[in-house]
Amino acid sequence: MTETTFATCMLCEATCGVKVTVDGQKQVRIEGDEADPFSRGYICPKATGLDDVRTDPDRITHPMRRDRATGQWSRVSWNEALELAATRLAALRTEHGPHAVATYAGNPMAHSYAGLLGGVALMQALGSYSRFSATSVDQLPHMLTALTLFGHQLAMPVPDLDRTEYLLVLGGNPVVSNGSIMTAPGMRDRLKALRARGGKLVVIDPRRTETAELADEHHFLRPGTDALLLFAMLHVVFEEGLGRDRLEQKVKNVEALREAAKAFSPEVVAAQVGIDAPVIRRLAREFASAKAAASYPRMGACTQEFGALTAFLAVALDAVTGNLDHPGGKMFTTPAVDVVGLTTRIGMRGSFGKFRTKVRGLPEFGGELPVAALAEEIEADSPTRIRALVSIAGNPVLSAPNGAAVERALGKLDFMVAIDLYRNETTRHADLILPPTFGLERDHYDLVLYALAVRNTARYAKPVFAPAGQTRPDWDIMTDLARRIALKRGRTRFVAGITALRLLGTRRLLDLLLRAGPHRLSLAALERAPHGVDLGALQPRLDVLRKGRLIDLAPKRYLDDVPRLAKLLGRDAPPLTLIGRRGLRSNNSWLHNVERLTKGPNGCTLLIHPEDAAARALKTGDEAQVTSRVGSLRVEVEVTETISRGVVSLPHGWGHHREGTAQQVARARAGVSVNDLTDETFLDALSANAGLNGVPVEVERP
Ligand SMILES: Nc1nc2c(c(=O)[nH]1)N[C@H]1C(S)=C(S)[C@@H](COP(=O)(O)OP(=O)(O)OC[C@H]3O[C@@H](n4cnc5c(=O)[nH]c(N)nc54)[C@H](O)[C@@H]3O)O[C@H]1N2
Ligand SMILES: Nc1nc2c(c(=O)[nH]1)N[C@H]1C(S)=C(S)[C@@H](COP(=O)(O)OP(=O)(O)OC[C@H]3O[C@@H](n4cnc5c(=O)[nH]c(N)nc54)[C@H](O)[C@@H]3O)O[C@H]1N2
Ligand code: SF4
Ligand SMILES: [Mo]
Repeated sequence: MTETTFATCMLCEATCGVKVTVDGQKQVRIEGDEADPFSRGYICPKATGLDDVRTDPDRITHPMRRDRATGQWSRVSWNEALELAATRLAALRTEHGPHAVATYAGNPMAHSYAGLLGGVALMQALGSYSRFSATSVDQLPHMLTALTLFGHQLAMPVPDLDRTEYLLVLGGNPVVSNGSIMTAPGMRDRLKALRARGGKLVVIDPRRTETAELADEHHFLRPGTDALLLFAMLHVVFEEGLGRDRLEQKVKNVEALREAAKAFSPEVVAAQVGIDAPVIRRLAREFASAKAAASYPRMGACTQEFGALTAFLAVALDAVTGNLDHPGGKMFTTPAVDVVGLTTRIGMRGSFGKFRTKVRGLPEFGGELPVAALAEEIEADSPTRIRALVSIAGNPVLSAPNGAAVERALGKLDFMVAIDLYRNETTRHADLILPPTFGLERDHYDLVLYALAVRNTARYAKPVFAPAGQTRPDWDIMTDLARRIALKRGRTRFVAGITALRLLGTRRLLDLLLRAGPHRLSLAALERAPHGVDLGALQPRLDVLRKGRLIDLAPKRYLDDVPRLAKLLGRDAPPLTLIGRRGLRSNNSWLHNVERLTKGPNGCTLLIHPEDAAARALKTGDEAQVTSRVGSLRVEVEVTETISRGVVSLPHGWGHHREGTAQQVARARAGVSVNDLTDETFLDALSANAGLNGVPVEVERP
């Protein structure tokens, strides 16, 4: 008998609808769901990974405990595992203070509504300032900009992709990454549609990416100089009076922004940026005169030295050209679960700099600390240093800057718990691994990504498969752990609250959130529409978001950072800088154990320009030694003109050679970890986001 179910792929941000068919032999077929109004049948090659990970023989399906003396792993019961975790965490907390117990939440948490809700409960039970997540190796500058300009860290505007006439992509490669902070399945078709309707796609990137290949124009730029480019574009807009005053009643301090832009004419910045002044002038004029235009600065533009300024200046450019909150420009969503509105009501709009890390004094953001400081906060010479870690769906050994230092530090913890599918480079340091259900084994609603989508849309999917082995939902693991910790801390009211929440369950919670939302949906309504519902194009939202408060286009914290940017003008570029990239068949560090997705040509090569290669007597296939301030590694070279001179590129998420992991396929094609080269002290000084792009390196023949 063949059975067909519809679900949502939650591997990346695109939220593609999938059709899952299981035949009589229990063979599973995963295809795109043609009836999904948003993804219209599109899926990428990773979607098959949904089932490959589920059935991966290396996947952990029972709670596991590591014997510290022998290093051996053995199965333990859930009760034993959770009791041990709660006892140790509560005890370390009592002995060394609340901040001695840290948490790290990785990227997949953003793709699980139940996991997110469970995570909130667990963090409340722990009550620690030592919270880390993948945010500070990712979108932190955008969240800081949203908090500063729009009063909420999640109020991030997204390009109105299907209606724009001009998309300026800075440091994103959506054709491969499938879009980020711009949820839009089927990116290639949507970008082609933009050009087919007469619109223009411009890509600014030190590499001629797959997205650049589709574009009308691509310009190489020197890594880390996007803020100079955007300032120069603003300069032209002001100088030539190209602004459009559609927001006149809603913004303030435009004059101060104009003043700040004065020092950054195209002629002044051109040499440092690497784009000719007349080209910058033309780009500014085109952007300003397009019927509708949107800037799209992503990973390469925000995980770099001037990430926050870049994120801010991009919104400023949208705003002064009349494209903010305007159809075809950058807009805000009206999602079925109003994450911004709901969290505002409970006082969780976000925060910045309320407390700082112990060692370097780096600022808190949204109640968490930058992961670039994780290693030193564990190794700190302080009685209140971090002694324990709960790692949830993350792999900071491969994803955080100077991962080798993180790895070393994890070895010094008194206790570590990991909630994860695999024993990987990070979780192998844990005392306990608690295995969650995965993907199609749980229900799904995209709490975060529908709030960042290019259309208002909603889709709910029921679980397709039974949980593997003894796995339990992330929500269940985290709330159970939270309850036990609270019990040990004698917090009876919290225990009562969490017990009630667990009884209510995630489905009921989601139903309540949907009912409270602007579309007044319900779980039942979504269950009647298994392919999802289209809730229409993005609508102007600023009035709702700002409620009369003006948007400051020259916020002090950003203007204070301008002198640092100005100093970049006089700086000599290092001979080579390192940037990152993503491969279509990988997802950060964790799809490398899927055979189907890793076979084929080596995905972990160092891209280098022919002239830079020749100067070092390197050719394609050779090994090169790459060295930065923090580390050195050997990697296969790929000589290509698609990368700018003076720049080399390595993908992240590789480096699976480390001892003690249990991922056979990944180990066979280990690659190297770019984050053994990235530098935890190379930051965006304003936001403390990691500078993963633009890292000075040396490359030589070994
Ligand atoms: N140099 C460099 N470094 C980077 C980047 C870069 O571009 N360059 N990108 C950065 C970015 S954008 C990100 S988001 C981070 C990602 O960094 P992390 O989030 O730290 O790492 P991931 O590789 O995504 O690891 C996810 C882990 O979650 C587990 N997992 C998967 N699904 C589930 C689930 O449902 N529940 C649980 N409990 N576990 C699950 C996987 O097995 C894996 O171990 O990396 C960052 N690091
Ligand atoms: N296949 C696949 N898809 C993914 C992921 C994955 O690992 N694999 N990860 C997911 C995650 S967690 C995220 S956050 C998104 C990220 O999605 P994107 O933001 O699209 O990420 P990247 O593909 O890393 O693109 C970053 C680009 O920035 C360029 N760049 C580097 N430095 C600079 C600079 O200084 N200035 C400019 N202008 N450009 C620069 C790089 O050359 C690269 O092309 O992708 C998601 N989707
Ligand atoms: S684009 Fe993303 S959501 Fe869509 S099938 Fe691929 S991995 Fe899944
Ligand atoms: Mo990310």
